Amino acid sequence: MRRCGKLLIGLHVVVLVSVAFLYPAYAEPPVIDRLVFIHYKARGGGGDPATTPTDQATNYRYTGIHWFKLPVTYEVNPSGSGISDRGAVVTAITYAFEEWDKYTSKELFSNLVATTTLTGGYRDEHNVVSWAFMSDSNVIAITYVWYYVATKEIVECDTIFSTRFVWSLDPPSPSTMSVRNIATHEAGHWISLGDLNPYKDSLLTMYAYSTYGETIKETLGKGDVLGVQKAYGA
Ligand SMILES: [Ca+2]
Ligand SMILES: [Ca+2]
Ligand SMILES: [Zn+2]
Repeated sequence: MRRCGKLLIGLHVVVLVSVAFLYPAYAEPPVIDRLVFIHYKARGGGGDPATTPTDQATNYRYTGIHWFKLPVTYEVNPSGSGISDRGAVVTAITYAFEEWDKYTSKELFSNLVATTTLTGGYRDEHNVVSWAFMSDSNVIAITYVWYYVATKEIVECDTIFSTRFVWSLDPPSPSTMSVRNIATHEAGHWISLGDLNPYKDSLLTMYAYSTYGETIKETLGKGDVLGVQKAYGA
């Protein structure tokens, strides 16, 4: 009986050791998933005339993921924008990202923005804003957000603007897309906010659609402010 007890204890030790050997926790790479936000051109026709859109609408969508390490540093590749003054493109994008910094005491985005020759859309440990050709002519921009599934920590973001549109600095013309306008919306995805679809939210920065000549997304509305403060505090 006593000998049997010893044997059982011995087996237990063997089993525990082998399980630890087969599944060492430190060797499991953290699982990274990706969110993809596609920004479409508005199809026109307006919405429900009974609801009047206002930038005081309080809607926002917080994805639940966020940056742990701030500020976020990012780089801009202005080639492909079709705008000859590349420095002004970087400045327009910087203004767009800094709009979110205004409404939280956290420094979300670094004020020092470098230019790069990299293109976004790749997990390369560079947060990049760039231009590229897109097959769908209704897609204005795409933002990718990579994050650790377990901790919900954002690890990388990239935004690509479509070269199929004519882009411009402000003020845009009725036939051009404002870099700053679209970049302000995409920066909202970088800090974890999702798109809003209701017509009554169409004056908020995080509204899902944009049009030529638009600049209303450059200043945050009530819901946008509530969203950034939900994720990072006031
Ligand atoms: Ca900043
Ligand atoms: Ca990247
Ligand atoms: Zn969006």
